[in-house]
Amino acid sequence: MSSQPMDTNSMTLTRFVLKQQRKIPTATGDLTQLLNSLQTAVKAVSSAVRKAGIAHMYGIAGTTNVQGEEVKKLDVLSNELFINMLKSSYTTCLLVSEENADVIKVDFEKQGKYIVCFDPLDGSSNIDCLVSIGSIFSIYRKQDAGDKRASIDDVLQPGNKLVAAGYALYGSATMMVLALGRGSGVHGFMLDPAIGEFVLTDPNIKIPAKGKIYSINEGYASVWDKSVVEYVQRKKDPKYGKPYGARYVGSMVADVHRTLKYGGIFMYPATTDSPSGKLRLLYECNPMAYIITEAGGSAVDGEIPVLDIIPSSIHQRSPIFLGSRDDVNEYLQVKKELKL
Ligand code: P6P
Repeated sequence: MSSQPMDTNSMTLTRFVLKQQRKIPTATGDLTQLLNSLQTAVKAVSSAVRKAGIAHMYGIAGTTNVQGEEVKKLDVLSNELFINMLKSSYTTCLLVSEENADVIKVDFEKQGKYIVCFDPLDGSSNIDCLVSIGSIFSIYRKQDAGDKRASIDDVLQPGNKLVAAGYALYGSATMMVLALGRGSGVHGFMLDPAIGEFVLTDPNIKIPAKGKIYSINEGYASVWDKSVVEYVQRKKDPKYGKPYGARYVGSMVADVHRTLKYGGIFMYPATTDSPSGKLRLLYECNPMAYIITEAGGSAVDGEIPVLDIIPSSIHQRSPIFLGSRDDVNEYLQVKKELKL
């Protein structure tokens, strides 16, 4: 039986990041080291997610696996993996996790110049029904390059100060999508289980200028702002052109990845119950806005670009409208019309 010939020169994520580093004369290799530790965490989370069913590692805490060992909830396990891999990379000084109420301080002797904000397993409510889930991360540099100890001010930087951002999607395959700096493009890497490496499969991803899909949880329609009601209505009404398709997974990484690949708009707006929306600025909205913007799209909170928001707390939420530039602008136009 003929097997796929092995590519003896595949562009792995490790090679790609090294190549990027060589383009920057002042680069120290710290970001390369950080990203390599991050991809190790993602590989371990991917392995845990894939075998969750067999090892009875569903989303229920306190269950025991076939060996009778107490197993951790996947999101707890993922969080520990991210924290341990990031701390042991000797490149980080502060960490913010969706799973931890407070900023995580790295021991002084292990400190580096980067701050990482992450959601180790986003969409975990979908684990038990096998819907795609993901990990999301954003990387800042400490503002004072000297030995001044990192502070909360280094964490509460706007998204337009990000050094890099990315996500991992645990779907039909495991994929990492990364943006490694302004103007460096967005690139997708598929995990090849045969070699245990992420391989470049989607170089220079660009989001279509306009799409044909809108993505929002219409269960909240009764508590949306009127601009969202009107915009969604127009997406369905042939009077405004060919109606759009509706897609909503309920897992941000899956919904954003589809939007990046196919175009269209993903929305998680404010509601009367949640005036700041549901999604978190530092480790959901900012990294996804950075990636979509780097791919030629746009991301707003309904008023300003998400990346311009100055954070005031580490778990603050933000409404978000992101995707194809023309689709996001069309929503903003509808909002403007209704204000007149
Ligand atoms: P809703 C998953 O729980 C999550 O945090 C995001 O991944 C997803 O986009 C959103 O919440 C879904 O929220 O209210 O539509 O179920």
